[in-house]
Amino acid sequence: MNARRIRARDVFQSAGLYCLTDSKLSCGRNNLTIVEQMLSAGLRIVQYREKNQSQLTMYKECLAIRDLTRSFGATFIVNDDIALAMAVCADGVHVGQDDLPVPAVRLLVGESMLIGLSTHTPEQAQAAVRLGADYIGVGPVYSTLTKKDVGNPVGLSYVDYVAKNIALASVAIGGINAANVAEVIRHGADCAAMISDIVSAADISQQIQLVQTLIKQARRLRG
Ligand code: TZP
Ligand code: MG
Repeated sequence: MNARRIRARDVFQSAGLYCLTDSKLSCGRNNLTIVEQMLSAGLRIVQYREKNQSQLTMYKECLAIRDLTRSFGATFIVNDDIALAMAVCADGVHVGQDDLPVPAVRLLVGESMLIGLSTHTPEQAQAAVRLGADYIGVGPVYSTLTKKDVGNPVGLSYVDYVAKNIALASVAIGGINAANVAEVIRHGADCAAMISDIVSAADISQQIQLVQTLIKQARRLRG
């Protein structure tokens, strides 16, 4: 395994929880307020995921989030937008199956940026290894209202498959909340990604701390 993949595995395994922004679900609070509360509560990885905003707005938000994540020593990943990830010196960029292929992304971003790839099937997970992804999204595990164009839930059997067969860091995503995060971790996901359960929470700090406790307990049970 190359050094970047080892770094990705360390980052995702030690974090356990990965939170994504979504201003539409944030109950009127802006992304910066949300991210600051997440980081203050101990979150170690943040993804900027924002739809339908101008490039300038996204750039300004990402610059501020870059400063915040750096001051907390946290990892910052930008969804979809490779130019934006590069312009703000993000630690990583996350792409989907219909975006630029991973080797093309690698040519653009250089050698040190982490590349995450969303996967939904064993074939896509195997391809992610061949193509050079540093970590994979695994999902949607459960049904979700947050992403409209997402396919049917892949269920825990795909989480199991990835844990047993794919050496890359795995991030389970889709419909994960405080009630089901433990089973996702018990099924072998390195990390759980969450949007609505965190950004829509009345008390973001309390919700993060609750979920982090549940993840730690589930890991202890998994052994
Ligand atoms: N990719 C697969 S499902 C999903 C994304 C971005 C949305 C996850 O949001 P939530 O609110 O945690 O279900
Ligand atoms: Mg995408």
